[in-house]
Amino acid sequence: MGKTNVGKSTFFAAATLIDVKIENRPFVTIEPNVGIAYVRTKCVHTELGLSKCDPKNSVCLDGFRMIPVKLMDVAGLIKGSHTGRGLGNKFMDDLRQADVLIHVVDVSGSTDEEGRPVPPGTYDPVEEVLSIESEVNEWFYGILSRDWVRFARGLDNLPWDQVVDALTKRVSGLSIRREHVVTALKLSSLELTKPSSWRDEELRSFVFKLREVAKPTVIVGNKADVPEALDNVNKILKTLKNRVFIPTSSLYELALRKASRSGLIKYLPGDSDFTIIDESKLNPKQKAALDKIREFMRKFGGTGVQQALNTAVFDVLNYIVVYPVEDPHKFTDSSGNILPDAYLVRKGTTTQELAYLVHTDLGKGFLYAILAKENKRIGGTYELRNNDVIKVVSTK
Ligand SMILES: Nc1nc2c(ncn2[C@@H]2O[C@H](COP(=O)(O)OP(=O)(O)OP(=O)(O)O)[C@@H](O)[C@H]2O)c(=O)[nH]1
Ligand SMILES: [Mg+2]
Repeated sequence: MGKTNVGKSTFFAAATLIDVKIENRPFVTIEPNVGIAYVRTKCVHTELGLSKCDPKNSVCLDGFRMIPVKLMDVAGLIKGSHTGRGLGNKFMDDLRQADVLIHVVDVSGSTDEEGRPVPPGTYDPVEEVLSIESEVNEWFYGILSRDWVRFARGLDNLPWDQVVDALTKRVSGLSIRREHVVTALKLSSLELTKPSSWRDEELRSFVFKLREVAKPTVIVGNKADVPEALDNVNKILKTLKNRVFIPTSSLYELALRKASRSGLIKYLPGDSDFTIIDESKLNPKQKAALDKIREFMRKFGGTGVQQALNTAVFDVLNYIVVYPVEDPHKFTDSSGNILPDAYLVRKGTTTQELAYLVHTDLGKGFLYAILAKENKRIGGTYELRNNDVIKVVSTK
């Protein structure tokens, strides 16, 4: 998500290699683009000293497991979208199902408040971050405050647990869980208070905290390849210290992914460099473009696109990777495939919860599990760690 004309669709195309409409003007995307991107993690087969694995639900490239995640590119916003400006905020409903937001910002400052092209360095990306965040908050507020007074009065005689349940039910369409509601109530110091006694100020504070907790955000400073971006990157790092911020060039990542697809270069998304396969196949223009891209990658450690996806999933959502197997000695499934599946699960997920994720029957009949790397028997309440290889033993 983000302001219009900042490179959301370019980021999406770079991450998914799906051809989508990209143009230098506001409001090009209207219907959301949905596709599969991948997070990158060192495959556990390398840690186990195996020469290969046989991935089924994911891909393994040069020892890196690429695990699929669903990525959505939505219509752009401008300041005041919540009051109906631009496309308004009806398209924000596409964000309801998101677990994490990647807020793409034009860090080069080359689009104005309304997404129109302006000379680089003209618009302040800090202002952009804050104003677009406020649009998302207002959208949340709009949903929660609808018919609030009547709703809140209905909670007056309920015990606190049921108040939390009712609040959770009210926001369930936004893929918000009970623990998000509990945390937001705590952070806004509204625990054990009657919602009917909240002033608008308190409702807003609760809603904004809930947005922060339930839709945590990575800020992507896109178009970082434009020279004017450098000062802005530093300014964001200095003024928005509590945000997760990653400078990117989606344009460069897209170029690299395409060049790699057509066999011109060897490049694995997330690498900090690439190699040219056959110099003689490149024309001078392509060669110059790749030189420029390499210079950028040296400065920033990569294009930032893969880093943004990884940060969203592993650092902000706190997911870990675990590998369920059937044979804990050979690390295989029942057909002999080595480490076929890599599961992304929330940190804190237990073995029995994992069993349910693999198959309901496996969860229902759960007896115990075996940590394959350690060859150790564990119970259903064991909290999984990153890179655990696990065999579930079940009656079913
Ligand atoms: N220099 C540079 N330009 C970029 C980058 N990413 C995108 N652009 C350019 O920015 C313009 C807008 O890109 P889009 O991907 O269509 O932007 P969007 O945010 O999806 O825009 P809307 O769908 O209209 O809201 C295009 O001209 C892109 O080529 C980047 O990393 N660097
Ligand atoms: Mg777009």
